[in-house]
Amino acid sequence: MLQSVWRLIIINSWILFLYCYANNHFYKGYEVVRVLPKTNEHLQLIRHFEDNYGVDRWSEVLTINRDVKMSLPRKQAPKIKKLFKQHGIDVKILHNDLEKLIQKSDDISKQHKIRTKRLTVNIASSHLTGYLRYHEIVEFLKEQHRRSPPLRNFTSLFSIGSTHENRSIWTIRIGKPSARRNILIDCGIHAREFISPSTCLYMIDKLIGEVNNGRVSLLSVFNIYIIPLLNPDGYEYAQTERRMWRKNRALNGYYHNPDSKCIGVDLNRNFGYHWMENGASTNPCSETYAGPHQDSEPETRSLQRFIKQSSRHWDAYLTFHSYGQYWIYPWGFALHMPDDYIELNNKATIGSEALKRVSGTLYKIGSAANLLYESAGGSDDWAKGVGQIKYVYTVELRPSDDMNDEHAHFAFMLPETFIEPVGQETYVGVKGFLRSLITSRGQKSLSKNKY
Ligand code: 0X9
Ligand code: ZN
Repeated sequence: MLQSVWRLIIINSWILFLYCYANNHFYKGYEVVRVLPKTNEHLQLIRHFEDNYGVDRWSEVLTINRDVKMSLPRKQAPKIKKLFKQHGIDVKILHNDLEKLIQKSDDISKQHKIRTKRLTVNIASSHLTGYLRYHEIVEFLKEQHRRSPPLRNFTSLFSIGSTHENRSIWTIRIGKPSARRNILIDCGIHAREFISPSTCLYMIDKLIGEVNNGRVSLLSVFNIYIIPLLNPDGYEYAQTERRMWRKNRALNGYYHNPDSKCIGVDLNRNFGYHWMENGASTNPCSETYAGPHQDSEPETRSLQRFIKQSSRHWDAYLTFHSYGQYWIYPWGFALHMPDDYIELNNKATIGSEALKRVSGTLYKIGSAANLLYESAGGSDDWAKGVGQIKYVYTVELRPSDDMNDEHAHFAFMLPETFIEPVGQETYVGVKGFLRSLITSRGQKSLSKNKY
């Protein structure tokens, strides 16, 4: 009896070991390469690889004569490189093992944790030293909510809906209850962009700090609603199993195709405004799968319901992604500009200049389709096109995608040492932007949005 119990324990430990090994080494031998498309045919070839060969494009911009960075699955890499060469595209190998790059970022993060643990014993600042897990984020929000002066009703904490895996999408409101204007901020639409949720947490902590210090000038004008993690299922999957996961965790006909690549919808292609017109895929295995139909995903619908349902007037919607250092505005679905693009551009300039003053970080400004690429179904286009919010921005945080930038190679794997500097400068940038809304003449009207 005892013997068979031991045997069972040993077998289970082995299974666990093999499972962990397989998960931790998923990206072993994945190559990160840079190519330079010179013709439309080259662009098409890249899109074809993205849709059919598990190629994961990391560069925001996909256009002729701009370098494109991408990762190639180990097994497909030789074939893809050969095809690139046959079509006259030079391939430069940047890293021959993505696993090692992830490891490098993790090692820097570990060192950072050891250093900062020695300096701080305060667990309230754990969001500054590490990318928190979902349950820690929920705890953090509850703690922040408790921290604000209870009688004055400066914060509220609620869920706007739940995900496929039944996680709540938590939202915190920070502001004077009498504030009539409203701002919406979300983070973490894309699972692997860890610096985004951490930046939302940074801003929540600072805003509540300002409440407690009586510095409430902004918060007596605006209620700021922050959703720090819009895609918790994808985020948890990226935290525990596949660091480069982007989509949510929808089971797209799972029983017909249990391949993990074919799970998930790209939430930033799922929003129903000019859906599927450009830059999105109908292939469930693609990183930019737009979903079976527009607004098919619970995360998408939760955000839309929240924007529409409330009788609030939204002055602005900011959605934080990474990476590239872009402060961009609609449209993403096509190259033409919204009528008020000059105003959008001016306010983005004010925000990004305030951000730059903190430590010199440079952001590029422009419309999504012009600066990056045409792609429909983004939350930004929906917020402006359907939600009728005037000031709508996607902010792509650090690192820069300029290959001369010393941190560009970290891409989505920005070490945890960056949480604080990125949070700090972004917070200052956002505050600069919000202040400019107060003085803006066009924003005097407090009329409600119409749907
Ligand atoms: O492609 C995206 O969804 C965003 N870039 S990311 O690398 N974070 O995935 C950019 C979205 C810009 N907005 C629209 N295309 N609507
Ligand atoms: Zn993103």
